[in-house]
Amino acid sequence: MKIRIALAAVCLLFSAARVLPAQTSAPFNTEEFVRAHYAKYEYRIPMRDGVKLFTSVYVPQSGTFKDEGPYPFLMTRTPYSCAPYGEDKMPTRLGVSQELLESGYIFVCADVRGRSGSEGVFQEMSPHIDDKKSSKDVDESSDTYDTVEFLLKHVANNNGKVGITGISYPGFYTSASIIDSHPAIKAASPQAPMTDLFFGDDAYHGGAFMLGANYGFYKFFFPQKNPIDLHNTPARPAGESDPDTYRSLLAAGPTGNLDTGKPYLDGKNWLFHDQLIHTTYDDYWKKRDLSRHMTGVHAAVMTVGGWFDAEDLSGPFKTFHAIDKLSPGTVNTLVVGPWVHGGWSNGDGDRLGDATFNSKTGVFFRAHIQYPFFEFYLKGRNGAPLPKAYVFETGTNVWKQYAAWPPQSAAAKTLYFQANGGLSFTAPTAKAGVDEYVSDPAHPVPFVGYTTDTVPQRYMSDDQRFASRRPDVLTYETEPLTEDVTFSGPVKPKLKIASTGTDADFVVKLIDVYPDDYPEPPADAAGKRILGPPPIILGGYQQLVRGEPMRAKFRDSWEKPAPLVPGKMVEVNADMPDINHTFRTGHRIMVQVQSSWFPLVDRNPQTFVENIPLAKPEQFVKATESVYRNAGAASGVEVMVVP
Ligand code: PG9
Repeated sequence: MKIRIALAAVCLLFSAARVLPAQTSAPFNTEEFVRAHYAKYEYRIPMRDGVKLFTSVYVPQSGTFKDEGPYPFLMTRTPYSCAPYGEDKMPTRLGVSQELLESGYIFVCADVRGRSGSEGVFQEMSPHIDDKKSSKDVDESSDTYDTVEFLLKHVANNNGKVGITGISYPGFYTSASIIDSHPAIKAASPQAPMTDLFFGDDAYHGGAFMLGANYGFYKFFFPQKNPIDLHNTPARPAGESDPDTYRSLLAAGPTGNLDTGKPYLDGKNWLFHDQLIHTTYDDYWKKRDLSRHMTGVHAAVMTVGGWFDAEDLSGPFKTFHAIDKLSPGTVNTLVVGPWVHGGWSNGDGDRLGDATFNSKTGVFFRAHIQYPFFEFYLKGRNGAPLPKAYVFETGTNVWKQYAAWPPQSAAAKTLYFQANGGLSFTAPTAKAGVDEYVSDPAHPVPFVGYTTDTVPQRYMSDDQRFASRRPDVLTYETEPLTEDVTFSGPVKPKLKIASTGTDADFVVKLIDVYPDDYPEPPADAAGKRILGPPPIILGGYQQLVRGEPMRAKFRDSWEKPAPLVPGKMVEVNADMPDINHTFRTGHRIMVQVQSSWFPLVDRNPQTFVENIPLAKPEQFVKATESVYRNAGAASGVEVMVVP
């Protein structure tokens, strides 16, 4: 390793003398451009406990950029590999955007502990150690500190400043890295950061397991014997491919079969096992909740999220609020756009499925929010301080800037369920009023209205007409609105329910119903509809704005679930992630209530079982669910209304 460093230093020192690469006219973010403008070096960096972490470093080639540096570092730490490996192998895409690639940064990719080229043992969302007592007490914060120390000393022509960013798991590593951050880390952008897997990020929502996304993910994210042979990386295990996951995951029966069953993970993936088997908010999850550790953050932070992020929708808000609370002195900004998971990092961002946003929101973010942020804090130019909250408002399709999030002007109001499927801000006055449906785990309500082999990210704004026609879905809607109504902030279902079962799920969906005469989208030049598939009619479209499950067994405690008493009415309240949506004049506000959402969410057997993955097939029983909507027992959804 010493030789490697010496050689690298020599290379770097003499790079200026190197014959300048031919100026290429290759478009950015291509291997040709990267090769012509960057030199690559690979290191195995020793951490304080002796474990060596693999790190790739891409240094701007002298003479190929507007300025000759010195350059800041822009780092990503990932469990998903820093391929391609080999100093002669260049990626086809480098850095987080074309603007930053063109500006010139020292891009760094680090394999985190226990993954790919790095030594050590991988832990899911490695728990942060607040009070480190020896060099053996290591976590992502200490690994980043040691990596930064090494890079500052061994990579020539750096300006002593470090930025760190990443999406999803790399977003978690970004947040984890800035706790008690190294003083050289001046800018951080945790993007869709996994923050608390049990509360609204990838694993559990409302106490229900996010089956489709997790099984689809862990089919390909396996424990590794590392460091792996970087030049013969193991083929991704061939998960069974099935064109219809509704059918295949229903046929699999209780979810424990996916964990231990032969045609499935066959007991070989303890990462999936840990997610599945910790079904209450136990120490496994608590010690991985990063939001409680966000102290000592000195970097300027821009946390990014997407209103339609199907994986880590809650993480950005938890991280943003935690930094405000635990590291109040640092710059802390929230940016949320109409994006799916990571959707801001490429593509136009002008639509999702059939929902359109009338502008290229992704292009705008990369050029006018993300680029100035890093240029300002790492190069001292271009940017101006960002607002506290820079959020896209769907419905009106405009960017909004606020001095706080949620906006201080937002006030809580409840949309109450009424007789005959009505919905209004007026509390019900009738003495009686209840709606019922039969929930059958053998025929769960699908989460999309079409056959799919995955969890299509577009489900979060998909048409819900397929569901409102089902007898096991309750639908409540307002009259057509006479003026725009904007909700900004969390959405909180508050239900009075009873069940003939001893457990139940209540999935609540907030929906924007387009007027029947809503104009159809223009066809493209070839006369093809620009929306869909499936081809849909926008008149009467029921666009999902926010939906979440709530598992009744957790109604009083996330640590100690309790059965329902058949027929006894109880409150089931939930906390759905924030929205920033305007229901336009002429639209209707709709709320749907159902007791399954498959295979997005695992099925509730509707019999109280301590560990639902281990439920027996015979414990999956039909149940009649009752939702009360009367003066003594009103149900509805609390929203934050912006005047
Ligand atoms: N957030 C994604 C994920 C991580 C862990 C489990 C399941 C999903 C991701 O990193 O893309």
